[in-house]
Amino acid sequence: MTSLIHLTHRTVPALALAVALLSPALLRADEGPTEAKGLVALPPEVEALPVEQAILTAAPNVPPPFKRQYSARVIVNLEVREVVKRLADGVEYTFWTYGGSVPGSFIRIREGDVVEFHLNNHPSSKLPHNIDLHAVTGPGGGAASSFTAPGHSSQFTFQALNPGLYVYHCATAPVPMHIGNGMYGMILVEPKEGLPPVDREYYVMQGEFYTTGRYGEEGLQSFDMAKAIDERPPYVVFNGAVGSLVGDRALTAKVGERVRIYFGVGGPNLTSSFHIIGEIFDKVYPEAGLHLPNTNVQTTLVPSGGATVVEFKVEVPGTFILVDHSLTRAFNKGALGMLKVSGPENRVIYSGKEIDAVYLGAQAEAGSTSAKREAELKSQIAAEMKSNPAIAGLTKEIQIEKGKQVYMGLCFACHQPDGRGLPGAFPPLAGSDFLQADRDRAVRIVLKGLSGPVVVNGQTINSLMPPQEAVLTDAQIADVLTYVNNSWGNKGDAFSADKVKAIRNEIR
Ligand code: HEC
Ligand SMILES: [Cu+2]
Repeated sequence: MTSLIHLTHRTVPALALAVALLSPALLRADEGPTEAKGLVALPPEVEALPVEQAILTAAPNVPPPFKRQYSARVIVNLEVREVVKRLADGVEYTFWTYGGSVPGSFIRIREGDVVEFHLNNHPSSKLPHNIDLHAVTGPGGGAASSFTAPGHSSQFTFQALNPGLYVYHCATAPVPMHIGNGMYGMILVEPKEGLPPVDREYYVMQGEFYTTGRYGEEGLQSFDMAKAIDERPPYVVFNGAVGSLVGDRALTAKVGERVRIYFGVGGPNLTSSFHIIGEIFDKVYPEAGLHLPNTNVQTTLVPSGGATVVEFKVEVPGTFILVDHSLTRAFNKGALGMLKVSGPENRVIYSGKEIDAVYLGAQAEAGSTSAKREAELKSQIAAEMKSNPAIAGLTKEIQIEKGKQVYMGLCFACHQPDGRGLPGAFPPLAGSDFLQADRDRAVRIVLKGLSGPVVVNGQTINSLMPPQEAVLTDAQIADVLTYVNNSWGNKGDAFSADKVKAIRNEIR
């Protein structure tokens, strides 16, 4: 039996402080903090249950299935931490987390278990937090009982009555802001009879981030409440960051294995159309009720604050792409991951060829050579700056690498990855006399688009290029033109973001 007395001593002043800190207006969206009632007197048969410490895992990992056939008293220790981490390359964000990362630690318990839950708010936190577990039967799902000031710890007990996969999240006002900063995770209440055995289990959660800067704008970003209210997030991502399941961070499996994904949506607002390109879900447990799976599903709808469990056997090798099939979220906001399957081909089921680079663009490259080279060059600059002020060459090289990422995410679709365009449809950028002739005009074309006849290297094209002013920042335009002007045999100076800004203002 564990001794819990010290925790109650800490909880009472925590709640008193919290009550004093918060005005009633702030508490309307959730259950307000309640006075600590003291330890619950558990009946002897519960007191007698074996005690177990829950194993918590960070995504995409899942704690192992249970071997035991009996109920236990499970102790969960979850720590809240506010941490600065990568949201995308060059973009940082102050995430509020359960367990240090987004989504929060995966908790696995068994139907019938009595859970002694400890929520510990790290002393470095700036705000109080709590937890609402959808697996809890009781007011606020535990929110009122777990309200915890920085440097304090709360405790409450619940019994897991209903098997299923459940979202948990912070319910401290303003609730959408706490969830929007990453305060969500999942708890699996495994049915007494267990789940069918599989070879691999993964944990993936979708959530959107409402940054003040637009997608890709570098630096430390903060939460934009106006965008959240309008439900216009610059980022929609899996597992807390763009590219968290891409390249060498991809999920993996071997041909012939059965894979189960516990997929949830933290939101705070958007519903997901979860799909894996090139796979069919053999089974989907709709809305994560763990009975009566649906079979042979292509795309499954997962509500905000909800979850699903999908299972499938991988039959052929290759890279399978996890997306929210609301596809601008996948291709423009980050909701894209990968499952890499290795093993022998089965050319009857599928004849061959790997991921299609033109289809995926920069996403196929994420975490790849170009991003790594950019990081290398940046650290080279930092070292160089100490001893040598002549760093212009390196800055240009960085622009080229960044510009390549913009190009491979956008321009490649028309002008082609090799810059040669398509005869009669898209003019070449490689060796283009038209491009070389006027640098400012190139900036205007990217900003405002282009239509009507143009003669490039003696060939007339009469088509239309869409404007990119709403899509790209000044820096991204400078970078992409620097890349274009220094690739495929083109030679030229770097473009500066300031110059692009000036032209943008001129032609506004
Ligand atoms: C949807 C297709 C499409 C996309 C995306 C696109 N372009 Fe174009 N681009 C065109 C077409 C078509 C033309 C020729 C327009 C005309 O006929 O008037 C063109 C013309 C140009 C030209 C001038 C002609 C030349 O060959 O020198 C430049 C420079 C250019 N694009 C750069 C870019 C850059 C940089 C990007 C990415 C930021 C980009 N384009 C994205 C279709 C596209
Ligand atoms: Cu919180």
